[in-house]
Amino acid sequence: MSKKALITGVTGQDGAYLSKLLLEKGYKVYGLLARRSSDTQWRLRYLGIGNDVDLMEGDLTDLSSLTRLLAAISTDEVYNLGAQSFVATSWMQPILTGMTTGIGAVNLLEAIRLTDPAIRFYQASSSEMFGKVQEPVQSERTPFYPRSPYGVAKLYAHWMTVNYRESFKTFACSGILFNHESPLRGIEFVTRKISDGVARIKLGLQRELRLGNLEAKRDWGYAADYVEAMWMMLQQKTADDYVVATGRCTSVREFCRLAFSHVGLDYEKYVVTDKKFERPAEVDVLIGNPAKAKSVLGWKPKTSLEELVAMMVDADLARVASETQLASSISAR
Ligand code: NDP
Ligand code: GDR
Repeated sequence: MSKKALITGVTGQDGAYLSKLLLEKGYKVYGLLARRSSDTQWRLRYLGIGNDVDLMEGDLTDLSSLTRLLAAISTDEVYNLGAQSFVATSWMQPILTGMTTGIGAVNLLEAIRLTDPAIRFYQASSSEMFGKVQEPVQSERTPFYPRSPYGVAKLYAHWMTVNYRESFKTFACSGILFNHESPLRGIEFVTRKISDGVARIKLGLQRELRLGNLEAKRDWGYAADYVEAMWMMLQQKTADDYVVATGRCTSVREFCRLAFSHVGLDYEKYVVTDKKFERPAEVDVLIGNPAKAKSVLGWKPKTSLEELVAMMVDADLARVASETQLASSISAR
């Protein structure tokens, strides 16, 4: 019998890549679909799996919908990827962020406890929990110091995951993932904003790219590599927490240089800094130590930063070019 998994956040970047991975492994995949007024399933279609995931309506803030759903599908694994995940928005909507990103995880843990305590649970924790870093390189043992309502909400969900594991023996894992990107990254995040900007500038559709703090440094990996670590965590004998990262740290400025130079342009001629994109409190630098994920799970990143940048810029060049062609063919009619 094939295994079953429920993914919350199935319409997001990681939800799409994880769905693809689990389908390839023969899983029956269910996705929690939050009600929206317009279509959110473009990423699943992009990966060619638009009809393969069984989408079930519900919301992380609505315990009744989660309980009913889990009772209906009798799943083996639950991956909680759903969240208000944009750090900048979390200062504008701290309560919504707390309800979705923090309490949402507990709603799901409760739904598991009430319906089938044998379900294995993955929580999408974040390097943002390290925030104002207490050690130069962060591991599972590094103390946390979140710097945004998002980071605080994720820390609450992380400790509740640990708490359910220790109190109720729930098989609950927390993956502390550092930034991971792809052509499916939301346009509001800096890497995709840059790759999209590079494509528009190269195609003559935009003159400049306005960004905030260019000196922020992140440990950037490829999302499709990272979802493998999520799955590996739930296949172990015991539940545990793992840092997933590359161990390489790069500034936003250097990411710009790589992305512009991929199309033969000098970033300094196009990038303009704009205070509007600065944050009330910044996380200056993050570097993860993935040694535990390597030794226990056998996981390691497969894609270099240079490969990731090239993949994202090429995908945006193709996307922007086809949108422009479509627009001009419509206006010519
Ligand atoms: P995205 O922002 O791309 O996806 C977020 C998903 O959450 C979307 O499917 C969204 O649905 C869904 N969602 C939002 N609110 C609700 C709600 N109330 N009920 C149900 N679903 C909801 O995030 P990523 O794919 O990049 O990240 C996946 C998870 O991993 C997130 O929890 C994120 O915080 C965390 N994380 C991400 C990292 C990264 O670098 N990408 C690093 C570390 C952690 P809709 O499309 O309808 O809005
Ligand atoms: P982050 O990602 O906050 O690390 O959270 P983001 O790409 O938004 O920012 C990274 C860094 O770039 C700086 N920056 C800008 N950021 C954005 N979005 N737009 C800009 O114009 C800009 N200019 C500079 C930011 O200040 C920041 O320092 C992501 C999310 O996926 C979280 O959900 C996840 O938990 C963490 O990664 C790990």
